[in-house]
Amino acid sequence: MAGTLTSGKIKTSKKISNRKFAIVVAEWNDEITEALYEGARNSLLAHGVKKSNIIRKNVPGSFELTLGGLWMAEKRDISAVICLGCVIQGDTPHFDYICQAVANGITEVNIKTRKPIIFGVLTTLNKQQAMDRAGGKLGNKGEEAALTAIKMLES
Ligand code: RBF
Repeated sequence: MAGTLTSGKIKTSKKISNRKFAIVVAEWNDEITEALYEGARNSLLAHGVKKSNIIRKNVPGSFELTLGGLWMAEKRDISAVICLGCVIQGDTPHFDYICQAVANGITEVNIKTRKPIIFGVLTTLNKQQAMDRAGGKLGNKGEEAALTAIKMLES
C-alpha cells in the first residue's frame, strides 16, 4: 500500500526480543488511540518482543505526549518510546497548536535522550480519517509506529 511502512525486510534479532519498549497513549479520542495501541502492541509481539518488555503509560492528551515520552525515555532500561495520539481538527485553531507542539516536542525528546521516540500521532480533519488509519481501510498507524521503533533499533 502506498504511504505505509511494511515489516518486509525486518529480520528480528535476539537483541530486539530483550529490549524494553514504552508505549505512551493519549486518552483524548480514546476510541482511536486504543486501536493504535493494540496495533503497536501486537506488532511488537509479532516481532518477538516479550510481553513483559512492553510498558504502557497513559497521558491525558496529545500535548502531554512530549513529557510522558521524556519520562519514559529517561528510564535507563527503556530502548525506545512509541507515542500515540489522535488530534482531530475542530472549529478553533487548537488543532494547529497541539500538532505543532507535539511534533516539535517529540523531536526534541529524540535529540535530548538520543533514543528513538516515535511520532505515532494522527492529525486528521475528521473522525473518519482517523478511523481509516487506526485499523481501518488505510491500515493501523500504531502498527507502523512500532515497526519504526524496531527499525531504528536495528539500524
Ligand atoms: N488532545 C488530543 O489528543 N486530541 C485532540 O483532538 C484534542 N483536541 C483539543 C481541543 C481543545 C479545544 C483543547 C483545549 C484540547 C484538546 N486536546 C486534544 C487536549 C490537549 O492535547 C491537552 O491534553 C490539553 O490542552 C491540556 O494540556
